[in-house]
Amino acid sequence: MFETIRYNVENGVAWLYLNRPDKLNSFTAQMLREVKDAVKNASKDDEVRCIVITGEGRGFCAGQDLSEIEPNTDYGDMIRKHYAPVIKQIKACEKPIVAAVNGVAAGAGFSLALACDFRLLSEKASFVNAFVHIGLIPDSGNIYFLTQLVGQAKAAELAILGEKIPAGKAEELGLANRVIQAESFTDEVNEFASRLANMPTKAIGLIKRSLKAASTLSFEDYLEFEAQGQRTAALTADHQEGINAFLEKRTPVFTGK
Ligand code: T3D
Repeated sequence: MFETIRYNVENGVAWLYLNRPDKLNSFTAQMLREVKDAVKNASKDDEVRCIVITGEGRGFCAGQDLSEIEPNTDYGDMIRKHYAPVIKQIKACEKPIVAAVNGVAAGAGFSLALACDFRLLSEKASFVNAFVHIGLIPDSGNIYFLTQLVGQAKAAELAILGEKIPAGKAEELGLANRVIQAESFTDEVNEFASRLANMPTKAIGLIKRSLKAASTLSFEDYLEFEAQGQRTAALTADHQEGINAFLEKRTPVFTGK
């Protein structure tokens, strides 16, 4: 079904592999379409309770494939038509999305990782805000996410200087949730994804909505938003299971319902 990515669902986790390793998984229009479609499928698939995006080979994603840009391309249109829809699809997804950053993530590949809920980095991974080195501005939500994650001053430095950020530095800055040794990267990503896939999926979706609302609503409006969210969460089977398990002194078995 897909040519530039590999997609499979296993034990509640949708695995999306960016699959152009010879070009460090850099984006073509087809690949952007496929990533968007895969995230959309996973969002709608009841079997899926966590999504992992990772790269085949030694890179995560090197941003736009620079050898594929047609002369006279309107970059504004390219962003509207190909990049923004992927980022919007990721941000609209109510299931947890993990970027398993196995190697370098540059340009829009860095932005893709920033759009996800979690960033697990191999010790071999790095981020490069490469745009400025080719006379462009960071796109695909990059500066929007960076200012939220590291604040204005650091975001300015990362966007303007475009220096390589090794995994350890990314963790210090709050851009990585954790850095994992290369040998155990696959196992630890598996374990993390499986943990998320066994959590109360609907509550996670409502938490994601609340995180978005917290940065846009007034405090008063947020409290009302939160009340409605909590009402919805309380009606789920997983909430009942959580209470039962607590009272019965056992580990809850959440089903995502
Ligand atoms: O409308 C629009 O298009 C605007 C949208 C823009 C979105 C963007 O993402 S703009 C930013 C585009 N990305 C870049 O500028 C990054 C370019 N790549 C690099 O700076 C470096 O490759 C890396 C820092 C990512 C990795 O460096 P390194 O030394 O580990 O690897 P390398 O040797 O440079 O690359 C390995 C191969 O991948 C190489 O091919 P070869 O020589 O082995 O045949 C290289 O050409 C290829 N490659 C890497 N990045 C890209 C790429 N090929 C096409 N496009 C790339 N972006």
